[in-house]
Amino acid sequence: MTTSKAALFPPEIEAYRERIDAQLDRYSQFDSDCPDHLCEAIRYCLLAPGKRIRPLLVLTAAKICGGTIENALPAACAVEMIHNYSLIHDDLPAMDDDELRRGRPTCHIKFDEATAILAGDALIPLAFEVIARDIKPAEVANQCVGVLARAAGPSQLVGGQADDLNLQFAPADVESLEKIHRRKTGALLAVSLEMGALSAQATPEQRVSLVNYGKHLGLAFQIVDDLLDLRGSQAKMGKKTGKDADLGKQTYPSVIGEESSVLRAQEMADKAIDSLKPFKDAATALEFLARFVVGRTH
Ligand code: GRG
Repeated sequence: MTTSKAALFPPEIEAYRERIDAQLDRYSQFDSDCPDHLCEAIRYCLLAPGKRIRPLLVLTAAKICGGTIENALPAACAVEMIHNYSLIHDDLPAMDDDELRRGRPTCHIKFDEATAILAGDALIPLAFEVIARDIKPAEVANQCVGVLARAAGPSQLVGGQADDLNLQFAPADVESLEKIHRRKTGALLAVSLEMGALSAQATPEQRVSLVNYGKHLGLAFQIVDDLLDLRGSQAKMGKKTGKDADLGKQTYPSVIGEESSVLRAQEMADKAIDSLKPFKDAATALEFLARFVVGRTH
């Protein structure tokens, strides 16, 4: 993120971003048994300038539930690792076949296809290793492992991606689109909030509010992603835009129209913010993140 954009963020969020980046750096320094080129590929992707939305959600959720950043940080890094693996694999020729990600050549272009597959593979167990080892107490680590594994698994992230690949050229309605995106995009966002709550040993009411916020935010996020693919610039997005339309892919704007998509994204962000009522004024950073997701330009 550039300095001018960073200046728009509340200072606490900027401080979280710095801690996340520093911890990701530490977590991706491997022993001599990890081949140099694999280490280089993992770090090239994991430390690339992403928005860090998911780890920011973990830390912000933990904070408003009275937890510590220290205990939430492993979960924050873990979800960013899973997210990164999914981006690396999504960019492969067998999937979305993209050459640009976060403004730089994708992993398989910079290195090679086998290295990209392995870099993505390596990030999955690493995510679970850091949670299992670094979140305290062990019971909370265990809960985080369980919810993250489910969110990244066959009925959520991977299942949503599989359905998305199959649905691509079939006629779609808004319900099928939402079913895909609730899993492909929404699951990792919702589990970020849930792990933040778990790491803070939040009350069940707090946890439910945060998961609801995450679910609505996930839909808003995807609608905006579709709109940005349609009208965003490659320079700002750091990836090729206009791909969905070129491929005749079903997206929110193609199914419900551009104007309705804008309204629906806004409606979802409002619902997300509504879910935060039990936190009263303590949730302003999450409100900010919901508005950022809808207003983002990359
Ligand atoms: C390969 C199992 C598997 C899943 C891939 C991540 C994904 C599923 C597909 C990527 C395609 C895509 C554009 C999905 C829409 C939402 C999304 C995940 C966008 C990228 O997330 P950002 O904007 O990225 O948070 P940064 O780079 O900022 O982290």
